[in-house]
Amino acid sequence: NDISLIGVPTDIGAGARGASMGPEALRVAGLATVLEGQGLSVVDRGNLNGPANPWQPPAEGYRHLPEVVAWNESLHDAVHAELALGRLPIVLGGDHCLGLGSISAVARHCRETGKKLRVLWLDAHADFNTAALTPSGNIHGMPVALLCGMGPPELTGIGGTTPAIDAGAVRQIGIRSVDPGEKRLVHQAGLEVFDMRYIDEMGMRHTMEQALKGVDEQTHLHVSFDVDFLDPEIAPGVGTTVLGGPTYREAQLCMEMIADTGRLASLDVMELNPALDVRNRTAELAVDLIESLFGKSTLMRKK
Ligand code: DIR
Ligand code: MN
Ligand code: MN
Ligand code: MN
Repeated sequence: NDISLIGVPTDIGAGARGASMGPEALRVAGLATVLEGQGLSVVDRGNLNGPANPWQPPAEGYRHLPEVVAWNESLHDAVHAELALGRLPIVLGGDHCLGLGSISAVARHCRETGKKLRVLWLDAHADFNTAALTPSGNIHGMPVALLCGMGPPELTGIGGTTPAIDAGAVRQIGIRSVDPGEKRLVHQAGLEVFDMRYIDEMGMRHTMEQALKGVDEQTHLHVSFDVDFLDPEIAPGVGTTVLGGPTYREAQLCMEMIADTGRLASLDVMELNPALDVRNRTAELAVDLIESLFGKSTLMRKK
Protein backbone atom coordinates (compact mmCIF):
# COMPACT_ATOMS: atom_id res chain seq x y z
CA ASN A 1 0.00 0.00 0.00
CA ASP A 2 1.02 3.57 -0.52
CA ILE A 3 1.82 5.38 2.70
CA SER A 4 0.35 8.59 4.11
CA LEU A 5 2.11 10.39 6.93
CA ILE A 6 -0.23 12.28 9.27
CA GLY A 7 1.42 14.60 11.81
CA VAL A 8 -0.50 15.24 15.02
CA PRO A 9 1.46 17.88 16.89
CA THR A 10 0.00 17.78 20.39
CA ASP A 11 0.94 16.78 23.92
CA ILE A 12 -2.60 17.29 25.17
CA GLY A 13 -2.84 13.90 26.94
CA ALA A 14 0.69 13.73 28.35
CA GLY A 15 2.23 14.55 31.72
CA ALA A 16 5.18 16.39 30.17
CA ARG A 17 5.19 18.97 27.39
CA GLY A 18 7.08 18.33 24.16
CA ALA A 19 5.50 15.37 22.31
CA SER A 20 3.87 18.05 20.17
CA MET A 21 7.26 18.33 18.44
CA GLY A 22 7.34 14.60 17.64
CA PRO A 23 6.08 14.77 14.05
CA GLU A 24 8.76 17.21 12.94
CA ALA A 25 11.53 15.27 14.71
CA LEU A 26 10.51 12.11 12.84
CA ARG A 27 10.56 14.03 9.56
CA VAL A 28 13.98 15.48 10.37
CA ALA A 29 15.21 11.95 11.14
CA GLY A 30 14.32 11.06 7.53
CA LEU A 31 11.22 8.91 7.90
CA ALA A 32 9.85 9.53 4.39
CA THR A 33 13.24 8.99 2.72
CA VAL A 34 13.83 5.76 4.60
CA LEU A 35 10.42 4.40 3.58
CA GLU A 36 11.02 5.40 -0.02
CA GLY A 37 14.33 3.53 0.23
CA GLN A 38 12.23 0.43 0.92
CA GLY A 39 10.50 0.96 -2.42
CA LEU A 40 7.40 2.49 -0.91
CA SER A 41 5.51 5.48 -2.20
CA VAL A 42 5.03 8.09 0.53
CA VAL A 43 2.89 11.20 0.75
CA ASP A 44 3.26 13.51 3.74
CA ARG A 45 -0.16 14.99 4.47
CA GLY A 46 1.37 17.55 6.83
CA ASN A 47 0.02 18.22 10.31
CA LEU A 48 -3.51 18.27 11.69
CA ASN A 49 -4.62 21.33 13.61
CA GLY A 50 -6.21 21.42 17.03
CA PRO A 51 -6.48 23.25 20.33
CA ALA A 52 -3.40 24.42 22.24
CA ASN A 53 -2.37 22.78 25.51
CA PRO A 54 -3.86 24.87 28.34
CA TRP A 55 -1.88 22.91 30.97
CA GLN A 56 -4.74 22.55 33.43
CA PRO A 57 -5.13 20.18 36.40
CA PRO A 58 -7.56 17.24 36.05
CA ALA A 59 -11.31 17.93 36.14
CA GLU A 60 -13.34 14.93 37.31
CA GLY A 61 -10.46 12.59 36.57
CA TYR A 62 -9.47 13.92 33.15
CA ARG A 63 -6.96 16.53 32.09
CA HIS A 64 -7.93 18.50 28.99
CA LEU A 65 -10.94 16.38 28.10
CA PRO A 66 -12.49 18.76 25.51
CA GLU A 67 -9.13 19.27 23.81
CA VAL A 68 -8.46 15.52 23.75
CA VAL A 69 -11.88 15.01 22.14
CA ALA A 70 -11.13 17.62 19.45
CA TRP A 71 -7.73 16.16 18.51
CA ASN A 72 -9.03 12.60 18.43
CA GLU A 73 -12.09 13.40 16.35
CA SER A 74 -9.90 15.11 13.81
CA LEU A 75 -7.40 12.24 13.76
CA HIS A 76 -10.19 9.69 13.45
CA ASP A 77 -11.45 11.40 10.31
CA ALA A 78 -7.98 11.73 8.82
CA VAL A 79 -7.04 8.08 9.40
CA HIS A 80 -10.39 6.80 8.18
CA ALA A 81 -10.08 8.84 4.99
CA GLU A 82 -6.64 7.36 4.22
CA LEU A 83 -7.84 3.80 4.81
CA ALA A 84 -10.88 4.41 2.60
CA LEU A 85 -8.45 5.43 -0.17
CA GLY A 86 -6.67 2.10 0.26
CA ARG A 87 -3.61 3.77 1.76
CA LEU A 88 -1.53 2.89 4.82
CA PRO A 89 -1.64 5.70 7.40
CA ILE A 90 1.32 6.36 9.69
CA VAL A 91 0.32 8.64 12.54
CA LEU A 92 3.20 10.77 13.77
CA GLY A 93 2.37 11.62 17.39
CA GLY A 94 1.83 13.38 19.53
CA ASP A 95 1.07 11.67 22.78
CA HIS A 96 -0.59 8.28 23.05
CA CYS A 97 -4.10 9.60 23.80
CA LEU A 98 -4.19 9.76 19.98
CA GLY A 99 -4.27 5.96 19.85
CA LEU A 100 -8.00 6.40 20.40
CA GLY A 101 -8.62 8.46 17.26
CA SER A 102 -6.32 6.32 15.16
CA ILE A 103 -7.51 2.87 16.23
CA SER A 104 -11.20 3.81 16.35
CA ALA A 105 -10.82 4.70 12.66
CA VAL A 106 -9.02 1.45 11.91
CA ALA A 107 -11.76 -0.50 13.70
CA ARG A 108 -14.45 1.31 11.74
CA HIS A 109 -12.63 0.54 8.50
CA CYS A 110 -12.44 -3.13 9.52
CA ARG A 111 -16.19 -3.24 10.17
CA GLU A 112 -16.84 -1.66 6.77
CA THR A 113 -14.57 -4.07 4.90
CA GLY A 114 -15.10 -7.26 6.91
CA LYS A 115 -11.47 -7.41 8.00
CA LYS A 116 -10.36 -8.91 11.27
CA LEU A 117 -8.54 -6.42 13.52
CA ARG A 118 -5.38 -7.20 15.44
CA VAL A 119 -3.75 -4.42 17.46
CA LEU A 120 -0.18 -4.77 18.69
CA TRP A 121 0.33 -2.28 21.53
CA LEU A 122 4.08 -1.79 22.02
CA ASP A 123 4.49 0.15 25.26
CA ALA A 124 6.04 0.25 28.71
CA HIS A 125 2.53 1.02 29.99
CA ALA A 126 -0.83 -0.73 29.65
CA ASP A 127 -2.65 2.59 29.02
CA PHE A 128 -5.71 1.00 30.61
CA ASN A 129 -6.62 3.63 33.22
CA THR A 130 -10.03 5.20 33.79
CA ALA A 131 -11.02 8.45 35.48
CA ALA A 132 -11.57 6.53 38.71
CA LEU A 133 -8.23 4.69 38.57
CA THR A 134 -5.79 7.19 37.07
CA PRO A 135 -3.08 8.56 39.34
CA SER A 136 -2.50 11.52 37.00
CA GLY A 137 -5.61 12.37 34.99
CA ASN A 138 -3.42 12.20 31.88
CA ILE A 139 -5.47 10.70 29.09
CA HIS A 140 -2.40 9.16 27.40
CA GLY A 141 -2.67 6.58 30.20
CA MET A 142 -6.23 5.63 29.10
CA PRO A 143 -6.55 4.98 25.33
CA VAL A 144 -6.85 1.17 25.48
CA ALA A 145 -9.59 1.37 28.11
CA LEU A 146 -11.33 4.05 26.04
CA LEU A 147 -11.19 1.87 22.93
CA CYS A 148 -12.70 -0.96 24.98
CA GLY A 149 -15.62 1.29 25.88
CA MET A 150 -14.57 2.48 29.32
CA GLY A 151 -14.73 6.26 29.66
CA PRO A 152 -16.88 9.25 28.79
CA PRO A 153 -19.16 8.90 25.73
CA GLU A 154 -17.56 11.85 23.92
CA LEU A 155 -14.38 9.73 23.76
CA THR A 156 -15.68 6.15 23.67
CA GLY A 157 -18.17 7.08 20.93
CA ILE A 158 -15.58 8.34 18.45
CA GLY A 159 -16.01 6.16 15.38
CA GLY A 160 -19.70 5.52 15.93
CA THR A 161 -19.62 2.22 17.82
CA THR A 162 -19.00 1.69 21.53
CA PRO A 163 -16.86 -0.15 22.31
CA ALA A 164 -14.70 0.66 19.30
CA ILE A 165 -12.82 -2.62 19.67
CA ASP A 166 -12.96 -5.87 21.59
CA ALA A 167 -10.23 -6.36 24.21
CA GLY A 168 -9.58 -9.70 22.49
CA ALA A 169 -8.17 -7.87 19.46
CA VAL A 170 -5.26 -6.42 21.48
CA ARG A 171 -1.85 -7.86 22.30
CA GLN A 172 0.32 -5.73 24.56
CA ILE A 173 4.08 -6.16 24.40
CA GLY A 174 6.89 -4.77 26.57
CA ILE A 175 4.69 -3.75 29.51
CA ARG A 176 6.50 -2.99 32.77
CA SER A 177 4.57 -0.17 34.47
CA VAL A 178 0.93 -0.68 35.43
CA ASP A 179 -0.82 1.30 38.18
CA PRO A 180 -2.48 -0.67 41.02
CA GLY A 181 -6.13 -0.13 40.01
CA GLU A 182 -5.22 -0.43 36.34
CA LYS A 183 -3.72 -3.85 37.07
CA ARG A 184 -7.08 -5.15 38.31
CA LEU A 185 -8.90 -3.78 35.27
CA VAL A 186 -6.39 -5.33 32.85
CA HIS A 187 -6.99 -8.68 34.54
CA GLN A 188 -10.77 -8.21 34.57
CA ALA A 189 -10.91 -7.29 30.87
CA GLY A 190 -8.77 -10.31 29.99
CA LEU A 191 -6.25 -8.25 28.01
CA GLU A 192 -3.49 -10.40 26.55
CA VAL A 193 -0.27 -8.91 27.91
CA PHE A 194 3.28 -10.00 27.11
CA ASP A 195 5.07 -8.10 29.84
CA MET A 196 8.84 -7.78 30.27
CA ARG A 197 8.94 -10.79 32.56
CA TYR A 198 7.38 -12.85 29.78
CA ILE A 199 9.89 -11.51 27.26
CA ASP A 200 12.78 -12.17 29.69
CA GLU A 201 11.73 -15.76 30.25
CA MET A 202 10.46 -16.73 26.80
CA GLY A 203 12.45 -14.42 24.51
CA MET A 204 11.20 -11.95 21.91
CA ARG A 205 10.90 -14.60 19.19
CA HIS A 206 8.42 -16.73 21.14
CA THR A 207 6.64 -13.60 22.35
CA MET A 208 6.03 -12.37 18.82
CA GLU A 209 4.97 -15.82 17.62
CA GLN A 210 2.31 -15.79 20.32
CA ALA A 211 1.27 -12.18 19.74
CA LEU A 212 0.91 -12.79 15.99
CA LYS A 213 -0.85 -16.14 16.29
CA GLY A 214 -4.03 -16.16 14.19
CA VAL A 215 -2.96 -13.28 11.94
CA ASP A 216 -3.95 -14.27 8.38
CA GLU A 217 -4.96 -12.83 4.96
CA GLN A 218 -8.15 -11.46 6.49
CA THR A 219 -6.30 -9.56 9.22
CA HIS A 220 -5.76 -5.81 9.37
CA LEU A 221 -2.68 -5.53 11.56
CA HIS A 222 -2.30 -2.24 13.40
CA VAL A 223 0.83 -1.39 15.38
CA SER A 224 0.60 1.28 18.06
CA PHE A 225 4.24 2.00 18.87
CA ASP A 226 4.75 4.03 22.04
CA VAL A 227 8.44 4.90 21.84
CA ASP A 228 8.74 4.39 25.64
CA PHE A 229 8.40 0.66 24.79
CA LEU A 230 12.16 0.80 24.17
CA ASP A 231 14.73 0.74 26.94
CA PRO A 232 15.48 4.33 28.04
CA GLU A 233 19.20 3.61 27.62
CA ILE A 234 18.65 3.66 23.85
CA ALA A 235 15.50 5.84 23.76
CA PRO A 236 15.75 8.73 26.23
CA GLY A 237 13.44 11.07 24.29
CA VAL A 238 10.11 10.20 25.90
CA GLY A 239 8.13 11.71 28.78
CA THR A 240 7.75 8.61 30.92
CA THR A 241 10.84 6.43 30.78
CA VAL A 242 10.70 3.06 32.52
CA LEU A 243 13.86 1.06 33.09
CA GLY A 244 14.16 -2.43 31.68
CA GLY A 245 12.64 -2.27 28.23
CA PRO A 246 13.55 -4.23 25.09
CA THR A 247 17.10 -3.87 23.83
CA TYR A 248 17.97 -2.71 20.33
CA ARG A 249 18.19 -6.29 19.06
CA GLU A 250 14.95 -7.35 20.73
CA ALA A 251 13.14 -4.34 19.26
CA GLN A 252 14.55 -5.09 15.80
CA LEU A 253 13.39 -8.71 15.98
CA CYS A 254 9.95 -7.54 17.11
CA MET A 255 9.67 -5.24 14.09
CA GLU A 256 11.09 -7.81 11.65
CA MET A 257 8.64 -10.48 12.74
CA ILE A 258 5.75 -8.07 12.26
CA ALA A 259 7.08 -7.22 8.78
CA ASP A 260 7.29 -10.93 7.93
CA THR A 261 3.50 -11.29 8.33
CA GLY A 262 2.96 -8.90 5.40
CA ARG A 263 -0.24 -7.76 7.10
CA LEU A 264 0.79 -4.40 8.57
CA ALA A 265 -1.91 -1.96 7.46
CA SER A 266 -1.62 1.04 9.81
CA LEU A 267 0.87 2.40 12.33
CA ASP A 268 1.09 4.90 15.19
CA VAL A 269 4.43 6.31 16.35
CA MET A 270 3.67 7.98 19.67
CA GLU A 271 5.19 9.76 22.65
CA LEU A 272 8.44 10.83 21.02
CA ASN A 273 9.43 13.96 22.96
CA PRO A 274 12.21 15.95 21.26
CA ALA A 275 12.44 18.31 24.25
CA LEU A 276 13.81 15.39 26.26
CA ASP A 277 15.89 13.81 23.51
CA VAL A 278 19.63 13.89 22.89
CA ARG A 279 20.50 15.22 19.43
CA ASN A 280 17.39 13.54 17.94
CA ARG A 281 18.78 10.06 18.56
CA THR A 282 15.45 8.65 19.77
CA ALA A 283 13.73 9.87 16.60
CA GLU A 284 16.54 8.34 14.53
CA LEU A 285 16.16 5.06 16.41
CA ALA A 286 12.41 5.08 15.84
CA VAL A 287 12.95 5.63 12.12
CA ASP A 288 15.54 2.83 12.02
CA LEU A 289 13.04 0.45 13.65
CA ILE A 290 10.24 1.56 11.34
CA GLU A 291 12.52 0.71 8.42
CA SER A 292 12.62 -2.85 9.71
CA LEU A 293 8.88 -2.81 10.31
CA PHE A 294 8.48 -2.08 6.59
CA GLY A 295 10.71 -4.94 5.55
CA LYS A 296 14.34 -3.94 5.74
CA SER A 297 16.48 -7.00 6.27
CA THR A 298 20.21 -7.63 6.06
CA LEU A 299 20.02 -10.30 3.37
CA MET A 300 17.51 -11.38 0.72
CA ARG A 301 14.58 -13.00 2.49
CA LYS A 302 12.73 -16.04 1.18
CA LYS A 303 9.09 -15.15 0.53
C1 DIR B 1 0.57 6.34 34.07
C2 DIR B 1 1.57 6.70 32.98
N1 DIR B 1 0.17 4.94 33.95
C3 DIR B 1 -0.67 7.25 33.98
N2 DIR B 1 1.06 6.36 31.73
C4 DIR B 1 1.66 6.48 30.50
O1 DIR B 1 -0.52 8.44 34.24
O2 DIR B 1 -1.74 6.77 33.67
N3 DIR B 1 2.79 6.97 30.21
N4 DIR B 1 0.99 6.02 29.44
O3 DIR B 1 3.33 6.99 28.96
MN1 MN C 1 1.37 4.55 25.68
MN1 MN D 1 4.07 4.42 27.51
MN1 MN E 1 17.29 -0.14 9.99
